[in-house]
Amino acid sequence: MTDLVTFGETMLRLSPPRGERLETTRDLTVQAGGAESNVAVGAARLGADARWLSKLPDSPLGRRIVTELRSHGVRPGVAWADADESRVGTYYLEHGGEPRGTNVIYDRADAAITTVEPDELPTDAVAEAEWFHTTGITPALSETTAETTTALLRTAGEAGTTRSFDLNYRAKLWDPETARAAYEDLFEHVDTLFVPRRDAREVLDREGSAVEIAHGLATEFGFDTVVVTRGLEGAVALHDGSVYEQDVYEAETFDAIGTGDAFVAGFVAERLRGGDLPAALRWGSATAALKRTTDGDLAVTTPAEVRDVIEGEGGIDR
Ligand code: KDG
Repeated sequence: MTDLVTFGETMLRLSPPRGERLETTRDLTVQAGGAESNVAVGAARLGADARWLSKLPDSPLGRRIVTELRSHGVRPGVAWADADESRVGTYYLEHGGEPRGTNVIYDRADAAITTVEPDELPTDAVAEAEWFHTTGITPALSETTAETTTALLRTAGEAGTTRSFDLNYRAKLWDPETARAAYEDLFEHVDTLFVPRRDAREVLDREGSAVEIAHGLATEFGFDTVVVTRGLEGAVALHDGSVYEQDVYEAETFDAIGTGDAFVAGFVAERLRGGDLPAALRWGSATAALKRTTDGDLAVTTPAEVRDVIEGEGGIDR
């Protein structure tokens, strides 16, 4: 039985060296990046048997993504599209620094995944997995991906696979009202919801503290677990009426992109190992801290490093 299956778009992330502008740089680093494959990689590196489902052109660019994800132990389940009729999505990332923010430019319209149908994917993998994860980015890509997302969540639900969903609102893909309606349609198929507090307020129209938000969402939609993330203020989880709080572990932030996915990866990997909710929150938070110290979307880490963060053992190892 596969431990974890994720579903979503993976793009090529193109970023100039730090301190250089997209407008003038001659160099772009190419890395794979996509919320759902970030989770699969993070969890695989922490010991989970992880698969990631998607659609890509059968081209050097599509294969580039698969090769990178495989190198971290993820087993891709890819629907290959005709290279002449489809494309890989890309995103450009220019690192900011005070007073300039980090800027993401998407070039992903009509990427191969926008036409993905369930029967092109190894849906058995979802039914046979212990855990299925996707995010609010996927239904934003096209009507077809929205329908396929629902279909895969249904397949998981019918098979008794635990389903998690990270809201991951992306303002460059859609507006809050459209997103909210789509999310609310999906919520009945979700067991564990991850939601940044800011998105809960601005997109789901929730008021109050993270705990109040979690209670409200759990009551209205019947989630088994709600995890509200609060950036540097840590996370709050609600399960069965009990609330668990987790601080962030301090980290020098080199690259914040992918931090939320790393949190989910650590959380899910620990849950799959049988860890309780407080342990999963610690693993999520520690994996997120480690992610922030490295370049790229991926949480390239190990269980030993995560344990060291949790036990407060950083510093120079020599
Ligand atoms: O969470 C990181 C993602 O934002 C990044 O990988 C790009 O998937 C991406 C997206 O759609 O924003």
